[in-house]
Amino acid sequence: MRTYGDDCPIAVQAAGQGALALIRTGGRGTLELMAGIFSRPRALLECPGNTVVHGWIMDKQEKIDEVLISVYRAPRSYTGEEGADISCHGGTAAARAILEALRKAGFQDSLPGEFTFRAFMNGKMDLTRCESVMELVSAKTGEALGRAVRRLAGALEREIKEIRNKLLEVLSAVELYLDYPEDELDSAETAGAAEPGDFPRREAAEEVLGQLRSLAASYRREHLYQEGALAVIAGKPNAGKSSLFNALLHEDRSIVTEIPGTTRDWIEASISLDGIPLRLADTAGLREPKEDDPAEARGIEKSKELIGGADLVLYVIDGSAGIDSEDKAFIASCRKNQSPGEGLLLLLWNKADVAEPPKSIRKEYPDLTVLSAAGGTGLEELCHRMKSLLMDTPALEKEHYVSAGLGARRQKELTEKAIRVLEEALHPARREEPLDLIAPLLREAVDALGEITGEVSTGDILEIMFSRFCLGK
Ligand SMILES: Nc1nc2c(ncn2[C@@H]2O[C@H](COP(=O)(O)OP(=O)(O)OP(=O)(O)O)[C@@H](O)[C@H]2O)c(=O)[nH]1
Ligand SMILES: [Mg+2]
Repeated sequence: MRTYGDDCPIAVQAAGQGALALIRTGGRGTLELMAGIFSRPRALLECPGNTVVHGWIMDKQEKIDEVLISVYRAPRSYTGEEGADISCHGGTAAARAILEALRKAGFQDSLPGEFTFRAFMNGKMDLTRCESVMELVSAKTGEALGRAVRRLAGALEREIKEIRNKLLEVLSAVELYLDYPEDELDSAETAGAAEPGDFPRREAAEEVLGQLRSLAASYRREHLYQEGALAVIAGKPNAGKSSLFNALLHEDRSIVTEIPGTTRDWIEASISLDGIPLRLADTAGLREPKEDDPAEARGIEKSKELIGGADLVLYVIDGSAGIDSEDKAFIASCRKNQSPGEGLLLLLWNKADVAEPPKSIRKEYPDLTVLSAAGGTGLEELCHRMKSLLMDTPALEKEHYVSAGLGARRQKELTEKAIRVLEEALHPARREEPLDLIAPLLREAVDALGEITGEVSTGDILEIMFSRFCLGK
């Protein structure tokens, strides 16, 4: 089986549904091999890079498909190698026949992410940009796309490199201090070593630690924009859950009637909450199911399951009936089990057009969101609150000096590693320790940051990372 790391000619269908399909090829000898199955071999071999050649892909004398070939010459291509993109007719038959012809000519099937892997190996992109390519391909909203594009343009790479350089300066000051006794250095070089045993440029290291902490915190927000969240609408029968579901969706998707127990099977739909992909679930009303109604019982079981896995629980109270003991019991149990950041509860007083919450209730539940699903009031406020809860704002937003944010778990884990070792190096208990115990910790933090961009070699981690990419990238 082939593995990453060679430069043999490879090919893959990169797009295909619709009028046109795209087959991407690249690697050493690509154009030479392709000329062997192309109706105008000389035109292909002699054209300059970044041009398009028209002709036919041939199987000996037989025409397979009429195509346009975009030609790239090294190093001016995505991967830095010679390459060619074949635009052929869409659907599956033409692309499949061309791929077969390419295989016969000597092309290998590309591995997932192999083009981007080669781009990295040839110094075209750092690892944060490579990862942003995948984020971009799987972005579900315009906002998620915009964030990935910023990283593709190198915003995160620059940020990490800046932080790493700052830490490298600290490390070299420490090493200098180790190599030469203090009296051999002039005062500018040792500036910052406040007391014996402390290391020079401690302040700069502390600043780096602060920057890394907010960088690590940014992952939660970026992940939210990429993966989205699940909001489950729950409550007693007839509270207006389906009405709220429809109102948030701006369409009549779920059946609404005045009969309690209307929704039995749960329904899911997706909306964009200011760019956050939000999956909304309408569920069967929570009550003791009738004994002779297994369908309702199963529906209620499913409601509970969904609530258990939700990022947000929108608990709807029927304002016309008020809060009863069952509502109170649910709210109390939800709050008791709530661990920070998980299954956050939002209390909604619905049917405010008929009944406003009494003062005593407002006092007991100061975070109540008052709305009318049928009348369409209070929904904006609800969306605002959902977003705030999910983003954990305003604390997170305020702390953020970072523009790019971390887009991948790998980046977050390495940032956390750098934080851990830096915290250890800066720990007050270590003040008395000799600097040669602290220097290796600083080196470890510098290397972890280097691994994020790929400056520090990461060996087979690269293969694991790229194998998660999609084919054709
Ligand atoms: N006045 C008023 N009536 C509402 C409002 N929201 C829902 N209703 C009514 O309340 C009744 C129940 O609404 P649904 O949305 O079906 O309630 P549900 O919680 O989904 O009920 P189940 O599916 O039975 O659990 C319907 O008659 C709705 O028209 C509201 O904001 N104001
Ligand atoms: Mg319903």
